Amino acid sequence: MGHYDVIVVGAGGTMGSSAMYHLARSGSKVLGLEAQPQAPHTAGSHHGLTRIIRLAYAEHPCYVPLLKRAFELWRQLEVESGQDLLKETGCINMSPKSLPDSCFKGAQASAQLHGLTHEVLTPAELQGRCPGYAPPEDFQIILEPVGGVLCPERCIAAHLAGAAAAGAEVLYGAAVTRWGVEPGGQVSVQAGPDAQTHTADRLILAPGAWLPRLVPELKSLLTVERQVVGWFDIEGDASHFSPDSFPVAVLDDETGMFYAFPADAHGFKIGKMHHRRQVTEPDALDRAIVPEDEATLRVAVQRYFPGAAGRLNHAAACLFTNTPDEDFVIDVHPRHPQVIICSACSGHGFKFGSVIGEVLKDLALTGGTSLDIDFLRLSSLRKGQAAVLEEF
Ligand code: PYC
Repeated sequence: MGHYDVIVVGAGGTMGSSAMYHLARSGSKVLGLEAQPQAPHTAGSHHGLTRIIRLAYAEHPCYVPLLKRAFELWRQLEVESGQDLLKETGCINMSPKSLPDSCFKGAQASAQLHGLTHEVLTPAELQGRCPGYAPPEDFQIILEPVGGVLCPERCIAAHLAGAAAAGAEVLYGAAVTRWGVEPGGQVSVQAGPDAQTHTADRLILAPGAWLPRLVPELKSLLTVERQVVGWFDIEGDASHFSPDSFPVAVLDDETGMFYAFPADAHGFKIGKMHHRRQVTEPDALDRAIVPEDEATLRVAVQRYFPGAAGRLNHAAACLFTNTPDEDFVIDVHPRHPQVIICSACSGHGFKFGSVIGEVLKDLALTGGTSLDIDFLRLSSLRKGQAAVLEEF
């Protein structure tokens, strides 16, 4: 078994698998611990065939440099793994003119600040180019060409395969029951049904929705929510929803924010941020799909993508771990510099997986990173939750 340079908890998830990959390739001796029996899996936040990637980030321009690096690293992973991981479709952000702080305004601000290629389209122009879209007349629309779709299961498998090829080990079915820092400074982690103890110089905690359990000081900052995505049958011309003619969509209106994808094997996929605002324990996620789940999504399909408003063909429940400002938490543990915390990707984190793994590797091995993640640190003013630091 031996002693490791770094242990990664949540090794089969988005951030953990990427951290494993970057650490192993840097020559570190790495052990991954994964609670689920295999990876990728459907217990957390990453399943569902598709995730959006985009650059003109509506949420905040601070994310753009991280996204530029994320694009590079996903492309590198494609080359190394020989897998198709990222399909560029372009990305639409659209919102009613009257909506304050809309995704249109946020995406436009990021595009202008960072000099990103984009076009502002009228509703008629968008519908002319992309007939799957039916934007109302009062909508403002921005199209950026580089947005697209990631295949999350393949991305995670590629990270884990790359990590394994570089010597990393992963234990599956190894839920963590205890972790701590020993008087000499090494970390010890107890995991699995036989409560084996593993030791390392550094520890990365990236357990997704299980973070509040492993770092209870963060409980007041984090909310785990049930999320549902639905796939609808296309009733109109299927070519209108193919990846070549349907850019991924981020849109908001008076009811909230939706995101939608070109058709995949199950049909036209759409989700709503916060869905029905159902707080859940991660192990008690209700996976049964009820009519209210479908209705929450169907209203947006009918309004904005009527050609895809057929039968609900498939749906899936997953977990979002949210902070109040919906930014992630990535930081060194306030009391233990050898422990790195990463989670709370607030539903929009998958696309960052490639770069966050690299950041976690740098934080674990050197204590710092050349990328600006200050806005994601626990101590950041943007979090507006400085009181949480008093919990440590
Ligand atoms: O791409 O930002 C996104 C997103 C939000 C929720 C799911 N994907």
